[in-house]
Amino acid sequence: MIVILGSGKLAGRVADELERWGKASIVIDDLDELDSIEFVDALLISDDMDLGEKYDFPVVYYDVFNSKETPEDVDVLLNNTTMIASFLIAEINKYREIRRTSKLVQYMKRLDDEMSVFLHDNPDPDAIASAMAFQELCDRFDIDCNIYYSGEIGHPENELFVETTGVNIEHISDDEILTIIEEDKPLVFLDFSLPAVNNSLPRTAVPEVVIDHHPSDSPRSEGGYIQIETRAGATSTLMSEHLINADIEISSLLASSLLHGIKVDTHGFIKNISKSDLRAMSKLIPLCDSELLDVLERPPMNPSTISSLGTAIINREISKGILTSYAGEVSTKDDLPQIVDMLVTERDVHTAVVFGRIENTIHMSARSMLTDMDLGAIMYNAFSDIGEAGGHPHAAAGYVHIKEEVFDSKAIKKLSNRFKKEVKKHE
Ligand SMILES: [Mn+2]
Repeated sequence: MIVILGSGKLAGRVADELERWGKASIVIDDLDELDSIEFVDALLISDDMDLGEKYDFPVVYYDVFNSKETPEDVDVLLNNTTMIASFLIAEINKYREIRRTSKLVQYMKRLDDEMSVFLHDNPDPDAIASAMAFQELCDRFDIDCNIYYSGEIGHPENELFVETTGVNIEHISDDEILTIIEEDKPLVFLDFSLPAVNNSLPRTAVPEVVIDHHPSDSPRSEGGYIQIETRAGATSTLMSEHLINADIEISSLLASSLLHGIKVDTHGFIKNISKSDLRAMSKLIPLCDSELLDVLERPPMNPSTISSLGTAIINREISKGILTSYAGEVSTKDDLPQIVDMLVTERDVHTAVVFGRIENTIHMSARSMLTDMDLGAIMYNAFSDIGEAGGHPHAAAGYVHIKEEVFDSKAIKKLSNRFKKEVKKHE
């Protein structure tokens, strides 16, 4: 209950306005009446008066005359200028968001055709959930859209995401990409913005719609709708805003998928998370299916990964915080990141690398818990003269080709030593 102290016209008008906003209020003309009101949200006064005591609810002083000083015992001062300014800021932000969506909607309304949506290679939950949201948008405007990707959905978490959501995304070869581009349907890039960068599109491909949150130059485009905004931690955030602003109903499957997309891109809601993400999440969370979220979070490990993990546990060697191990022959190189993620958590280990063999190639995956480590550079320095290696400061990967006849346990030892030597240089 908001209590308004005063008897004039103003008190009555404020009470009417609060009612319009769905807030209950009561007008009193004597402070003593406060005692009889059970739950007070705030006390609104319009005179600079001595209240005599400190209340445990906020006292808001509405100052018609814009006097400069806040009276004693008052928690919030409202005057014409502060109100207009704060209302303006809130409205501008809301308007900007709505404006973005209406631009996209206007563009889509003009289409009467089909669209071809592309994801980057190795699409992750953020990209896939964004595609699901885009499909909803297309449905609204009776546009057919096909979703394509190249590369692989290799990581078990991503595989599980596709299986669980039942999303219809189509793997295509480089030749098929060219055929689709020749069809001349509008191209949509989601979660990436430039052709030929981490995707199999030709450099000459021109998108009509781009929605992405990675810092990047704008692609060449002829009109359409280009939205590249790093204020969002995930493309799923930008897509959630569009669905909300366009008043499109978000199913619990879609809400859970978008939330999971934001979660993965922000490393569990802790890195690069922004106010925009939090706002989108506050709308998505009430719609989510918590059981589905549980499923998405815990991809089952393949039996072959567990076996390789067993081998890697037995073969591990630790010296001065550096763990090296050989997981033997692995069925896919995607086993290695899962194995090294686990091994690097061993007590007193700060950096780990795991090798695994597929035919005549030794694949490797490395992790470091040291904050000032550049593991990508270390992997590059250790292996680039005999293979390919590189990556991020705390996660890196690579591979070297070997000759069948020279492969023995010494070969792994040599690779381990190269790695350890580079890590120690860093220390
Ligand atoms: Mn993303």
